[in-house]
Amino acid sequence: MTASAVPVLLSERDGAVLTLRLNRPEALNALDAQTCGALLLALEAAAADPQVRCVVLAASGRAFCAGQDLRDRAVSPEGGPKDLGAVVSERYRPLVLRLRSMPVPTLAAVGGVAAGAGAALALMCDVVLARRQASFLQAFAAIALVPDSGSTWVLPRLVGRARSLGMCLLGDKLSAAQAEQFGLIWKCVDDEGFDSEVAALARRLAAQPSRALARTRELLDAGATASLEQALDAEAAAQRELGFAADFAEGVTAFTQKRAPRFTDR
Ligand code: T3D
Repeated sequence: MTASAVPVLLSERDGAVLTLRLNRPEALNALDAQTCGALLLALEAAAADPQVRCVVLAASGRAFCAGQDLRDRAVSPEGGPKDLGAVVSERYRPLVLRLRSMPVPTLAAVGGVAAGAGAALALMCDVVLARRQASFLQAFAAIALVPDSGSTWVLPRLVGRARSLGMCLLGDKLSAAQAEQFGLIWKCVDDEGFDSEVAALARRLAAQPSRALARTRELLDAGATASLEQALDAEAAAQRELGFAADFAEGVTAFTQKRAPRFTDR
């Protein structure tokens, strides 16, 4: 297989779990136009596939993702600087919005460094597991850019203003252990147990009631800036919808029958 024939994104199915694996390890899985396009298409397909109940975002090689491919950046066809506003709007915005509105839970399996837009994509997932050797880097200031791909939205929500500013202005690598301590990620996992913990958590998420989980994500995201009255109204609307859904009936039936529920809604 020639280098150009190697797929930039691998898609692996294990039951209801779909793993999308960035696959440009020689460039630390940096994001070029082809990779972003492939990832968006794969997420769209997963969102439309009723058999998929959890999406894992993972990567090949020693890094998770080094962010925008800077070799893709150095020279534009016209020889001048690119319109980066257009790039982030057209390439990263749809990816971030798609990830954040998936009808099923998303799990980032961060095995190595996650930088720039690569960190942003990981942090947009519902649950982030990081290998102890992994790290998170707000790489933007080092190349005189602002944090993008939703970083300015997600970072203060996760870790607050002081830590967001420290990470973005100083651009130091945050270890996986620090990231867990900061509340940036769900959990830092020892290297040897990482793959099995990712697989077990993905299976567990896939068995959960997808629609209720997706509504929970929406409510938590909206609740961050809603008034209490707005949050209560939004919770009531979601509860109304879910109360009529099959998964609620199944959950209650399973509880009364003292068995594990089998959820099917999406
Ligand atoms: O431009 C726009 O469209 C706006 C959108 C921006 C979104 C963004 O993501 S901006 C941020 C872009 N990313 C960065 O600035 C990170 C740059 N990379 C690094 O800081 C470091 O490489 C890492 C901290 C990620 C890893 O460091 P280290 O020491 O483990 O590895 P390394 O030796 O620096 O890199 C290994 C190889 O990967 C190297 O290639 P080589 O010399 O072996 O052929 C390096 O050039 C390549 N690489 C690393 N990052 C990128 C990359 N190649 C292209 N693009 C990269 N981002």
